[in-house]
Amino acid sequence: MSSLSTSDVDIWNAIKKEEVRQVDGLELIASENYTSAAVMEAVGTVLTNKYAEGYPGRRYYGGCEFADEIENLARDRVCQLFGAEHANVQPHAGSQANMSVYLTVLKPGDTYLAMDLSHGGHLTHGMHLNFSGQLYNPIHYGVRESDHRIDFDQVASLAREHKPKMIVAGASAYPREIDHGKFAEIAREVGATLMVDMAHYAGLVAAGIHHNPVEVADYVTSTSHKTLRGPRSGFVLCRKEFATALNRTVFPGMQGGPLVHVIAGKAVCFKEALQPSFKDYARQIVTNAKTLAETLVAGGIRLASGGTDNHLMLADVTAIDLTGKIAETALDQAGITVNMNMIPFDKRRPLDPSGIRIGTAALTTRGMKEDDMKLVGAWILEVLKAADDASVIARVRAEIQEFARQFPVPGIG
Ligand code: DSN
Repeated sequence: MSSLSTSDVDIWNAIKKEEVRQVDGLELIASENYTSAAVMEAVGTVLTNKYAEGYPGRRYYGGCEFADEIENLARDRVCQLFGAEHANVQPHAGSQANMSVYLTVLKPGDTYLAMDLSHGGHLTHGMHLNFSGQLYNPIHYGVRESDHRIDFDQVASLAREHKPKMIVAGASAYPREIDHGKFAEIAREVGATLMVDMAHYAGLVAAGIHHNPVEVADYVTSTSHKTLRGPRSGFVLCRKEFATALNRTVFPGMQGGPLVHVIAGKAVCFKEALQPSFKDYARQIVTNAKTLAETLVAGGIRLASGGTDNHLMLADVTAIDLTGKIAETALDQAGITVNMNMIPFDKRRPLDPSGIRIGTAALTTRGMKEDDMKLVGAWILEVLKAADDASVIARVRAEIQEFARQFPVPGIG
């Protein structure tokens, strides 16, 4: 019997219910995944007890020799994985990774260019309530209305007009491969720093399926828990020339003690992503996304840009007389977890937008393949077309539970 089950039964019970939810349902949130048992084991260790402010070999606390060993392994492995000269693995999450680059490169009031949140950008790409929108002057580019692809003519003309100090590439809800080279060309032309936020598609980059932004960007930020399948956290890659400035920003500029237990989890994740089998996994994520996208389109759903090149798709559910919020709720009731999402040129509001975002990284980790995606797509269509029919939702939920239980979730017995 675990000690938590007796010392804190409330928390224990909630965790057990979450385990059942994760096993019985279909997890299609594009930013989520199931990390390995080994990663969870590393995160749940005595390393959580340790303060290690500073960097390996230069800490402000005693007893850091094993923290040093772990952080060095994490840094070396992630540099090897992405071919980077320098890595900072201390940012607690993706927002902190992005913040550390902004604080390194920009001064308050400086102008930068980033993707509009409603076209697929992230909160930290200049949303007005976020630090990135409050401290600086973000100018937003978006996608073309005709094909929902990044409008590089607009990126170039905004760059020439506003002379930004930094250009941010990368997105949280963009279903196509991002041409980092084009961003680099524009950044070079106007003398801007290029930062690529690859959080969503880092696993696809690690597997060599999407272009590696490290080749052309000054800074690359990422989370470790999406397609990369590690613990919930962040990291930054850059060239050696920026290493000292970046490190100083992360600590002491922005954070105190690093989360050594999570850095250990990241090190385990990076090792896993270096294995040949990770390439097969990442390839299957994309194959699954394409199959699911085709199934949805064949069933009458309109997808932003018509499909996907990566792990996610954006479905416009207004075409079938729903809103994103109603679709999210109905799917949730059926055991299918997605999130409502703005679609490009959305006429609705963020709290009840026109779309839902759907991703395949987590189901691929459970071992699902193309035929399974066809079934998942059929269930999504069935629920969306009967979103107010409780009996359809209850039946689909039961079918999904029986189906999902055949696919193990790592770390859950
Ligand atoms: N909130 C994450 C997402 O869902 O895309 C990005 O950090």
